[in-house]
Amino acid sequence: MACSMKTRAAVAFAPNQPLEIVDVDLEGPKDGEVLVELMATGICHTDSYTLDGKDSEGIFPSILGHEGAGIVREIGAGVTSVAVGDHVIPLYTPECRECKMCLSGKTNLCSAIRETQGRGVMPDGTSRFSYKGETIFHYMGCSTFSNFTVLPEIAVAKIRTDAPFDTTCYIGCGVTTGVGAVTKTAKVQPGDNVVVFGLGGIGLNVLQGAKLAGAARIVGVDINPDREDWGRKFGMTDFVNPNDVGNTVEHLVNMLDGGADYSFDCTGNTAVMRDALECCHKGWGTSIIIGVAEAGAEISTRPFQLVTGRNWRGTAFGGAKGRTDVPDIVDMYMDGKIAIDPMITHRLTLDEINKGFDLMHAGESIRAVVVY
Ligand code: NAD
Ligand code: AHE
Ligand code: ZN
Repeated sequence: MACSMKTRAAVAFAPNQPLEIVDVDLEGPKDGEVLVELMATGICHTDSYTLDGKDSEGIFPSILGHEGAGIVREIGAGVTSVAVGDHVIPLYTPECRECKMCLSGKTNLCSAIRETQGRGVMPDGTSRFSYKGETIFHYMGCSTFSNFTVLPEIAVAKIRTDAPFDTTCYIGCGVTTGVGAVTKTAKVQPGDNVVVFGLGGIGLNVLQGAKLAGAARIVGVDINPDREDWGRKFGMTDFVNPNDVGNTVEHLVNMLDGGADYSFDCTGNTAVMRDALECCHKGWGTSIIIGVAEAGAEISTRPFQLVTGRNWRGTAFGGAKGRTDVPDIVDMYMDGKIAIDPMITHRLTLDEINKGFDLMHAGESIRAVVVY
């Protein structure tokens, strides 16, 4: 019988309220699960979207956070792939290597535990977290806004021990999503022209992925003029502020001799998603949706846009298979092939976590990271 402990956590008791930092009860790992001490966690826009009540799967009270890095402190019965002391990154997209999705070779969307994950519980249907006897739900299978968390073994990627936690945590979502969207989902080729809408924590990683892939023109689009300097640091060749041009789509199509080979939405705004599709080159241009839109939102375009050869696709976690690909992305960072350090603009304590959300909303941070 797994025993219980206390852990400090930022709890989302209700939507649209600041997180409350309290000591919660955490049950130890059951069969196939591991106890992880988080050392750092990034704050992604998706955490904010769920806290703002925009997520159709949002459950309260819960412990948000899905961009962490930490150390395995205890393993449950039957765990074989990780050991106590291993450094790991929690995976909101697990990799069981046994389900139809994992075996298909066509997707990274493992289906082994997705249903319970969406209900805020562990695979056995119960939560490990509680506060004053009441259930606190898990979030995206990770709950990294807690000093300790419990995760299924299939939802952790073992990484090298010399990688710093306060930067590597970003590989748990933003870096992998952005770089992977280009290299794994779109498979951008040298010489392709790319347009990236939204130059925040995800979009800047799409830019550096496009540079890595050898793209020719890499156009960044953002309504925040401060993002021009940020984009240029990560490979952007041209910047467009939609507020400075008449028609954004026409402007981009003219700029790129017919349009983009690939475009990426990193805003979550459905009007922007339409522009991202329609700025693609007739006959072959592909637009990849990364941004997460609020419950009830829908995308639209004239079917003619697709009839005339544009493609509309999406990506989760950059198409990366977590246990297989994440250790390689950590190596790329440690080998200097991708940058992370300059994007970590703020380091906070857990008690300061609400400030991290304020900085994001004010457009002042790229990534604020809580260091435990
Ligand atoms: P962020 O807040 O750091 O960045 C968003 C950027 O978009 C900002 O620079 C902002 O100025 C810009 N923007 C906002 N409205 C715009 C508009 N109308 N036109 C152009 N630019 C605009 O957010 P982030 O952490 O980079 O996340 C971006 C999106 O990606 C969010 O919707 C998030 O939920 C989603 N996301 C998806 C995945 C996935 O796996 N699909 C993973 C991580 C994040
Ligand atoms: N819960 C939302 C969907 C949110 C969503 O699409 N999440 C992305 C990751 S965002 C990371 O910052 C994802 O992985 N999606 C695939 C999946 O299986 O959730 C809703 O609309 O219900
Ligand atoms: Zn995220």
